[in-house]
Amino acid sequence: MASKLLRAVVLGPPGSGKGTVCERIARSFGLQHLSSGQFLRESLGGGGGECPRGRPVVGGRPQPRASSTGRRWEWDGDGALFCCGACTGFPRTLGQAEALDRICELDLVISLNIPFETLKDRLSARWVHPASGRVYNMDFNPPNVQGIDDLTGEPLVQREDDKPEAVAARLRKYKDAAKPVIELYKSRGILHSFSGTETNKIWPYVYTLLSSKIPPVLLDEEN
Ligand code: G5P
Ligand code: MG
Repeated sequence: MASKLLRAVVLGPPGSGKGTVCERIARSFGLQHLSSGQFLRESLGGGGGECPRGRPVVGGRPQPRASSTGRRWEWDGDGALFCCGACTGFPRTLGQAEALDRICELDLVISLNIPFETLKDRLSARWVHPASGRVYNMDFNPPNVQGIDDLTGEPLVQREDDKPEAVAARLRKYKDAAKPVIELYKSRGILHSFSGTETNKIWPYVYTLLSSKIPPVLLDEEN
């Protein structure tokens, strides 16, 4: 069974920095970072990310991956994500939140509120390494060599769904689906919302919040 140390999800619109914040959480607190969007991209085998049925079912049960700290995750038989760590992109709808309730009680939910114009700018400058899901940004965290992944030397790609017209549609879809999810967690008193235009300014607050729940393995400055 998965450890009961901390179960957290990070919610936010496309480009709000869920992946970026979760990577920092994973490093700072020794947790596994899970991304439902990345699972979908891997299972669909492309750079895009649309879920064909709008559900996080990826056809069968992926192998559990052990993290360096032994905390782990797996999908349950119905395609709901059972998480122990910091999870992005799930739950995305009220139905998914209810499915998650049946298998896991969340300790906290982080919601990122970022202005739309900022999201568009970020996504147009995003490049990813498809195999690992590593994310770069030409302004914020550029690769050492343009178009090349720092660790593997493999080429970076732009996600199909980062095109401006796709971004607008994703944002609308997110707003409709996420509202009841956010209300649900707010009513439970586990929602923590952070607003701003810069991840580096939001991050210290997220770090402080999590430090009150779980001991960090890295100091804030080490990130
Ligand atoms: P995803 O992959 O979960 P989205 O749309 O929810 O996709 P996305 O686009 O991956 O979220 P993010 O993770 O919130 O965005 O943001 P990020 O990648 O960390 O940051 C965005 C960019 O900004 C990066 O280049 C980063 O370096 C940069 N950045 C971060 N902070 C700053 C900053 O302060 N300044 C600047 N200048 N840049 C910064 O899901 C994809 C699709 O899969 C499906 C959906 O169709 C979804 O659209 N899907 C699901 N479908 C059903 N159910 C689910 N549970 C699903 N989950 C995914
Ligand atoms: Mg992401």
